[in-house]
Amino acid sequence: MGLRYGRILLGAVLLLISAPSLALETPTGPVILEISGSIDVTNVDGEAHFDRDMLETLPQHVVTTGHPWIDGQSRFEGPLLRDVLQAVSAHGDVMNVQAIRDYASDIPFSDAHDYDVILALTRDGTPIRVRDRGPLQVIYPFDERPELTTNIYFSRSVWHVARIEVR
Ligand SMILES: Nc1nc2c(c(=O)[nH]1)N[C@H]1C(S)=C(S)[C@@H](COP(=O)(O)O)O[C@H]1N2
Ligand SMILES: [Mo]
Repeated sequence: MGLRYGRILLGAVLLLISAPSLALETPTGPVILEISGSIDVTNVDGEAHFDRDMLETLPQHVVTTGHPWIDGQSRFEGPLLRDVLQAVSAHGDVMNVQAIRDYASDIPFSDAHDYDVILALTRDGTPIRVRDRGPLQVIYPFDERPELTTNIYFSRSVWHVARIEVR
């Protein structure tokens, strides 16, 4: 095999490896996030359901920040919202992020791309308990981007996140 074909083959292999995964495993543990709406990757009844392990399999990102309703700084860690959107091949403009009960907020896709917004799974290294506004919390990098410290972004900082509807 000539060098030229070797390169083409290598290119094809790299392309395959880097292509976003188009499959989602089936959750084995308790489902903590359900994504519905304009998504191409589904695993349960036309929706994308995630247990904790599946969310931990995505690249984890740390946001260390003060927070409107927590004293001092906290170290939040979890997948980037844009990686979650990519994992389900979401297409649309906005996600309606819904809490376990009685609260929802629209988050434009542009926020997920403009800022390192995460779906935090841990705070200071510990899983966030439901009574501490877990198990999943939308966290904006407030300290890094002071322009975010407005009521608009506070209201998008949904805690008790359970579902996302992509529109
Ligand atoms: N699940 C849930 N997340 C929520 C809210 C809520 O009522 N429920 N309120 C939002 C708003 S409007 C603000 S200002 C912040 C802070 O709310 P808190 O001070 O009640 O914690 O949380 C946001 N996330
Ligand atoms: Mo608010």
